[in-house]
Amino acid sequence: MLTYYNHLHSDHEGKVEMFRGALVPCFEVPARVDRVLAELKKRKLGTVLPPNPFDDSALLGVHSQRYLDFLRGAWDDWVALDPANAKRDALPSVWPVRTLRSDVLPDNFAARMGLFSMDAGSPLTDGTWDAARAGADCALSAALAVAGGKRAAFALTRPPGHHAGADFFGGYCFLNNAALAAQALREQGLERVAILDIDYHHGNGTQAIFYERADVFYTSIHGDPSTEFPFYLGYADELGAGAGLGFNRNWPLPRGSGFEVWHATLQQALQGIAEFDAQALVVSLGLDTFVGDPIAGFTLQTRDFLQVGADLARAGLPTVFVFEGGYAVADVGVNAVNVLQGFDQQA
Ligand code: OKP
Ligand code: ZN
Repeated sequence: MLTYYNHLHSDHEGKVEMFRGALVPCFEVPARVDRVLAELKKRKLGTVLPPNPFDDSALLGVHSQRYLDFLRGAWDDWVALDPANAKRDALPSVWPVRTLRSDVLPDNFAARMGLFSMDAGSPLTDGTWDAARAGADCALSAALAVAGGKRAAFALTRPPGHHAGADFFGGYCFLNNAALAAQALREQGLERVAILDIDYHHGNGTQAIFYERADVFYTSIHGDPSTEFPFYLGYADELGAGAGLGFNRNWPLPRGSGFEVWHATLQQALQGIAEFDAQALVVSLGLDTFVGDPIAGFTLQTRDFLQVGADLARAGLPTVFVFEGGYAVADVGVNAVNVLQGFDQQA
């Protein structure tokens, strides 16, 4: 498995996130990716490369210019508010919900943080832009490798991406790596690209980015948003809109679901991808479906991830894997590499 490793991932290291009224230590930690890298090397599962650099213009197919401008300058703006902020993560505290305007661009930094975010659980730090930006390069590099004829490639990066929308961060995500990979595959001439999101959480950002498009089919298996983050998207009746009607398919499952039902659902999601006649596949590879995950509620076992990889390979498509969630740090390396090895053995 050709892997593009984000060598800057640990520049993004949040201290705390808001949870039930308290600031608690972050779940989304650098050790997650360190574990995956160590396991890849241990099993000698192919080459590990740094990403190729891409211009910022490569991000504009997915993200808005004003969001990118905000994100690039956010840390400096935060510290400019108060030099003491340099020791504190930046978190939003106010949002433009219904009846408030999101077309304005306030000078006030807290107001801009809220305008460009969806939750208070995603700390923005000194190195967030550099880490997320290099992660985007990993996703784009993996997409170009696959467009150029590789059977598969893996973007090993954090922070994750699938909750990030065209113009907002949240759910630990800042730049939408899977969306960037799908858009790059389109721009390389592949006419129909499918995104399969198997993270425990619905990829609201990815869905929204492609919701009105017929050229990118988004399908996701995830914890029922009625009880699970991101709560406000990911329901079964979201089928796409306009030209994109019929090109979005959600598979919410109740918290507590196990591999039997999850695996049967995977076959249905893969059938949708086959019916769409996809020419390439992007997998949002979250490992937080694992039974031991501290912030999720499915019960997949470590061995199940080998089976998942084999099933994905049987779809027979050029495939870009993008690392997303998975917070059981001691297990996330083995679980992620099980998917990749299961894929390689079947491919
Ligand atoms: C990101 B990804 C736990 C609160 C959970 C957001 C979860 C984001 C998951 N204290 N907050 O999809 O794995
Ligand atoms: Zn997740």
